[in-house]
Amino acid sequence: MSFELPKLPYGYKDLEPHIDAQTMEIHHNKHHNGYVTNLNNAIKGTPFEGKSIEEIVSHAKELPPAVRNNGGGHYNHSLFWSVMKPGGGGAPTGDVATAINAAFGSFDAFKEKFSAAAATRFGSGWAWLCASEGKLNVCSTPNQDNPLMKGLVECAGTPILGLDVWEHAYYLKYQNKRPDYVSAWWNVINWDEVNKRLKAVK
Ligand code: MN3
Repeated sequence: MSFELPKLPYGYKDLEPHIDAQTMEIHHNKHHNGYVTNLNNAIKGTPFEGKSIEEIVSHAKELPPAVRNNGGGHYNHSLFWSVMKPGGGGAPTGDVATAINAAFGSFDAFKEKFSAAAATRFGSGWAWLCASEGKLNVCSTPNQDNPLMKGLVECAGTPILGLDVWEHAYYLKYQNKRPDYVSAWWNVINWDEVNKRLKAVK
């Protein structure tokens, strides 16, 4: 069975004005779709054909670069679409709120740390909120790497929230102003999904 491009749970224009429709369409239908196609080609006929995306990326160290890049691309974008929603944002709720306060002191302190990780990632990459043994931490990875890639990244744990800071994620609307994109993104976070993902880690 091959991987497929997941359907977005909302329309391309539904995250406006924070993320514009054209960016969403190109990002999902061209970029993510490309990772899916290239991943399927890269694992065809290998023992990893038919394995879950989580299993594939956790073995990225032993696999060819095409699997690391495109498997990461597929996993990362699938997570990214799911942790956003129209009318999202605001303060976190539930267990995530409690865990954020425990790890960072306050939501504002967490936001500052996460935004700094996103802003200072040189070139293309991702900022992450990860859960490891019930504790949260913030980190960033280059390219399409992610915290599940054991032995390849400095991040630890399972990502429960991720932000794409590749230029393709924001350049049409924000050009070189990555920090403006990052601050707008806080208005579309789907905290219910982040809570769901935290629960699944525990
Ligand atoms: Mn992207």
